[in-house]
Amino acid sequence: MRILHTSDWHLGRTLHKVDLHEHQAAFLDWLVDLVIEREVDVVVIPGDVYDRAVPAVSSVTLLDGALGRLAEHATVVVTSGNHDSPERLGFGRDLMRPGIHLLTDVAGIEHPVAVEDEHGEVLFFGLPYLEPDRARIELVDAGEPPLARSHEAVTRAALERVRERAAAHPGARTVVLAHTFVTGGQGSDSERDLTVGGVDSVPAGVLGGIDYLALGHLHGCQDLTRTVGAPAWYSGSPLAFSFSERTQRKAVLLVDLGAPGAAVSVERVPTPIPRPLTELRGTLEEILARRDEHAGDWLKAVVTDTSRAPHLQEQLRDAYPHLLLTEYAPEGRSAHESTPVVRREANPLEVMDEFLTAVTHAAPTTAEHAVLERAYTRARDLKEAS
Ligand SMILES: [Mn+2]
Repeated sequence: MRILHTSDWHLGRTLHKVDLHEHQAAFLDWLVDLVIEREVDVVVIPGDVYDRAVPAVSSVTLLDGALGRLAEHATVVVTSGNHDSPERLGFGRDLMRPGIHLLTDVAGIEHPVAVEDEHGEVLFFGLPYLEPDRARIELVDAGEPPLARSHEAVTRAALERVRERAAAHPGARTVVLAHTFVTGGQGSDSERDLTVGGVDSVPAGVLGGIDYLALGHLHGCQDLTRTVGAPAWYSGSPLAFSFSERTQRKAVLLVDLGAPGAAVSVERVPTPIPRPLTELRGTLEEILARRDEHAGDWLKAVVTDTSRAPHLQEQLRDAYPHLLLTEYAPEGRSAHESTPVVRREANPLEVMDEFLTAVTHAAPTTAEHAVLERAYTRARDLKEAS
């Protein structure tokens, strides 16, 4: 059985105010073609299909269209992530066409989607993002005390239900979709923090004993098989959502499940890059000199000149039409160096000198100091005369 694993589409997301809708639509077209070409049987999407709990109509239309087209060629299993609203994502569940399974609530954990191949049954269990405050009550029987308020406790309880349920199907292979932060995974700048009570991750040992664990939440594609002790991957997001992801190679995963007990093979298929993300650090002159190479990229410019060039932003924007972020970081000044504090007893002329030194990183010249002194004397005389 061939499974395609992709997650964290974040439909509706912007990148430093750039609307990514067109790029997301292009990714989904590419994905449908891949599913057809590589003869995928089941598409699994463990969460964060939307970027926000109340998605825009354009995002809803995009998702509906994509799921509908995927379902013409494969069984589709979707769970909700921490960015999705389980109620909203699950709302259309009963209206959806056969072949699309939205597993967005705790009750759904016990209702796996069963798909058969020549080796028998594969059970797809969906763990939506389990918000500890809510899941610690939902995962215990009425009258029982709630679970500990942690990702570990609720995930452990959910997997106990999965294992109990799977035990009723001897010989069946199991795939679990889970939207969670597994200890040992590498984060980026674009995931929303899951910290609860100081702990944001689930120890890998909780997750073992499954034929394939399809993880969502972390945006970099990564293999956690060794940590978890069973085939376990994050597909990561199909597009970069922050400059911290500029060196990640975004991908979807093709997972081949063979006979029960046989090795699982996982192939990374790189996703199309709509526009590379580049960070250039240097003086304005150095950054402008690289325009031929990077004019088409989304750019973060870190400008290190000791004094700020006039029309810095305009010059950068002329050279780089897709400039998204400018940071001014004068060379030799530490990030922690604080702005001078104005002390009541300080001489106003000293305060002005300190201020100029801080913003230009050079003490005022004698001539500059003289201008300041004249201005200060004039202001003081005017005030005293009034
Ligand atoms: Mn996400």
